[in-house]
Amino acid sequence: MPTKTIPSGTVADVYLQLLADRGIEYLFANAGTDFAPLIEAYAKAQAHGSVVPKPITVPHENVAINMAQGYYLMTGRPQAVMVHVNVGTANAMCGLINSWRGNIPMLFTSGRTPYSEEGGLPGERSGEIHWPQEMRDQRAMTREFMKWDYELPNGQVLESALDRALNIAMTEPRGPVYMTLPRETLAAPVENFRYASPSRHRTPSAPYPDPNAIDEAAELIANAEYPLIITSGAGAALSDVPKLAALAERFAIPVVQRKNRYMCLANDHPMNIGYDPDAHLDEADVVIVLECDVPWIPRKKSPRPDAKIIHIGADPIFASYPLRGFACDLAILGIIGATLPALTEALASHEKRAASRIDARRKRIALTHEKLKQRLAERLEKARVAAPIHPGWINHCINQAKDDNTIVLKEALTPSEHFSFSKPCTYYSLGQGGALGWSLGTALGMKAAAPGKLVITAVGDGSYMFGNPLAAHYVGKAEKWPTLTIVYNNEMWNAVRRNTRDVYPDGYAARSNREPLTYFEPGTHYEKTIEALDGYGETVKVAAELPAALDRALDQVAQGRQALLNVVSSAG
Ligand SMILES: Cc1ncc(C[n+]2csc(CCOP(=O)(O)OP(=O)(O)O)c2C)c(N)n1
Ligand SMILES: [Mg+2]
Repeated sequence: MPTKTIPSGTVADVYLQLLADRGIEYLFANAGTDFAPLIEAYAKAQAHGSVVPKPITVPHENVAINMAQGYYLMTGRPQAVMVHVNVGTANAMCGLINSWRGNIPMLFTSGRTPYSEEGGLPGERSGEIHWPQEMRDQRAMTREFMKWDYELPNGQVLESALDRALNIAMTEPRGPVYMTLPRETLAAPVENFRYASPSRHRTPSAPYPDPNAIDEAAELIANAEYPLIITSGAGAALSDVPKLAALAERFAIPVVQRKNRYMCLANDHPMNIGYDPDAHLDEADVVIVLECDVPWIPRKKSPRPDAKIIHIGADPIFASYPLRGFACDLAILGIIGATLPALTEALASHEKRAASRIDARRKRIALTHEKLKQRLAERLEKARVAAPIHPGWINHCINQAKDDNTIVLKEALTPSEHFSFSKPCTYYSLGQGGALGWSLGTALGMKAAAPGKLVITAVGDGSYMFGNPLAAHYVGKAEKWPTLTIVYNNEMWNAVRRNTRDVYPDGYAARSNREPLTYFEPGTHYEKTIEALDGYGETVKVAAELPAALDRALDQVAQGRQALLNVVSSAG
């Protein structure tokens, strides 16, 4: 077994070197008194030229979590985050809730206030804050959002603990893990620290589908008149998209992206029929729920009672959701990268028998696809001249300005119509746990991983403020990771207003036409936030002026300067 030995140092020294050995490239950190041994270890590593993860100073914890998320989504490699004891952990919770629901693996760590009051242990309590910051169970705060949690008791178990943390994070379904690092543990001396390199703890292989379940699904789909795929999570992996495209194309199965988190299927794919499954649920006799937690809203529209429902995914019943009662005639557990090709192969044996149905469906869906395009074109003509600026027009202008490789992060809570994507991993609409404020940090993590790519964040004014903009733009400047942010400034939390109208369509709030607690006073100059960090900012109020403003902003980004457009717009 190949090993490496670190002759002497502290647990913090060997921890950092071990992280690097295990492929962790970044430590996104927000420091406190618990960090002293790590800060010392970093300075020592710099002095000695040891290989350690790059430390990034991130002035808000949620931004750090989201940076780790963005980096993982670009590379498939989990990164480390470290925050300050209980308080830093509390600030990171929003981001963690999304990572948990979004199956984003990361090594989330925090200090644990020193546990010893006296006795001379290195790292023992040295300040007033070390008493009030201690909790009875710091890890309990996060336990609902973590796949695993552990407090590192000493350096002896460091290798197993770290490998276990990373193995569990990366085992499907993936997710974050939490380790607390007491100051005494980090400061403890070690001698001749020997560890296996490469690791002897391989991550378990991903779940592959049961061939019997695949045959059963193929039979149902082959016999269907109108099978329908509803997905939100296909496309997390680059190779999922061509697999879905091939299956849909060959057997003429229409695909609806419902609140899609990723680019699941190219917009111009002949089987792409938009974002609204409800319009097809009266017809669909087989519904394939592909990596989708909420395929429909029962209060609004459900599939036909006689429709067969198939759920497919790495965790097709979303076991951690307390209540989820969508009908399920067949559930196939397996990563879709394996399930989609298996299903394509199984369906091939039914192809001849189903040929006339497939042909008829292909013609029908071609019409549906065309109608959708026409409707969009009509809507665009209206949006083009709307005042204030229509959010669909902002989408369109971004769409015109970007190229096929541009990454768009959408945290604007308006429909994504008029955007169009042709390549996998170019669109993200995350926040799977419902926590707003994810996009600014995620954009930075993506830019760190793919510096050559243009990253555009399309974000609502409310979500922009949730994203800790000053902290995010600080990192953008400090690390020279320029991105373009477009604020859809409708001067309100429209989603909250819309939801109130949904529950009380004729209520006092709806009739007031200015629902309490949902409006912002007009006149916030979001462009000035980025100016505080030497970025380029502009306000845009006229639809026709947006394309040129985008050009100017993109030109600045191309020159290495982060930019923001504050687009004063309507609710749409
Ligand atoms: C951290 C967090 N706080 C509050 C909410 C509740 N919430 C859901 S949508 C929304 C409004 C978002 O506003 P904005 O980004 O401006 O988009 P708009 O609805 O105006 O299109 C709010 C406050 C949330 N999801 N997450
Ligand atoms: Mg808004």
